[in-house]
Amino acid sequence: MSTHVSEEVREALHEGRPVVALESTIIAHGLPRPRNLAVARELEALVRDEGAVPATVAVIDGTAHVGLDPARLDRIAEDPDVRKLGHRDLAPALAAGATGATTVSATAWLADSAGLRVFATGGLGGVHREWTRTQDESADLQLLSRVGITVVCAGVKSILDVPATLQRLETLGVTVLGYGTDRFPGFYLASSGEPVDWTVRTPEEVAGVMRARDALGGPTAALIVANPVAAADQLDPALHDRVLAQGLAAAEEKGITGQAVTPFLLEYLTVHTHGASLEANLAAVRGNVRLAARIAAARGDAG
Ligand code: PSU
Ligand code: MN
Repeated sequence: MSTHVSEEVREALHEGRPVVALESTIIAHGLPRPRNLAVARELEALVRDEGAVPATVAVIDGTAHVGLDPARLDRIAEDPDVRKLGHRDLAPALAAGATGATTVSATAWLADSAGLRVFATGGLGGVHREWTRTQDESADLQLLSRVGITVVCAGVKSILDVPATLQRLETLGVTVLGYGTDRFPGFYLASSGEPVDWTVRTPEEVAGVMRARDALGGPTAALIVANPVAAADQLDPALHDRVLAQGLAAAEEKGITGQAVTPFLLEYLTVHTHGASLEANLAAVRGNVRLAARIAAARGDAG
């Protein structure tokens, strides 16, 4: 495999110690500079505090990396020319010698190929509002129907059509577990209001579901662990709804399309909630990273 797996990650996998994959699009395109670099470092430290090894994934100068050294992590956070790479972009990026941050879809693919089983992010991509007109659906969903990785997230981004996204996940055969809740989380909000069919309450229970899937064999698909942000850390729901409606109208008016839609809306919310959405997003990501490390540890082995 042409992917470069860092020595630390390779050793941990070899010895059966817990490893957690982290995506890099949230760093390069989902958070404002210079806070993004501090967050990238903090997320890796959170994984280590739980006794696991972090493996941030990105493409640097045409090589896919699973596990970044500090200089490469700095580059992903600071270089303004870092591209956003979904899984379909990986081959052209490698061939062109490009540098890019990986989305959930590209990260899940690379991490799974390297033998990692657990991955943490903020919120998944999904079906956008206005889908019937734009056909904008994140490549995250299709890819997660094809790799057997466990993804810990705070649901899908609330900028999306959440019921339609849940419907797609059902159609695609992707298992969804609510962590400590019977409601699907709402990314910035503790609840989207939508129900989930299965609730688990401990990392050991998640590890049990992973073992049951491995034992079943059959078609491969991701396991989504939907972990809500704490109610105390969520964005005020009324503020959320008001600013999001304004942001969606602004995206429409400015003609924002394709890969730019999600970063535009996340930034719009950060600016127009005076940073409150950013704090809720970070609280969600921190919780997901911690839980992912605990799930990786509860599995008892990384492979
Ligand atoms: N979670 C966050 N912030 C982000 C993302 C997730 O808290 O920026 C990124 C992920 O990389 C996800 C991407 O794959 O947003 C979705 O982008 P799109 O809708 O263009 O597929
Ligand atoms: Mn899209």
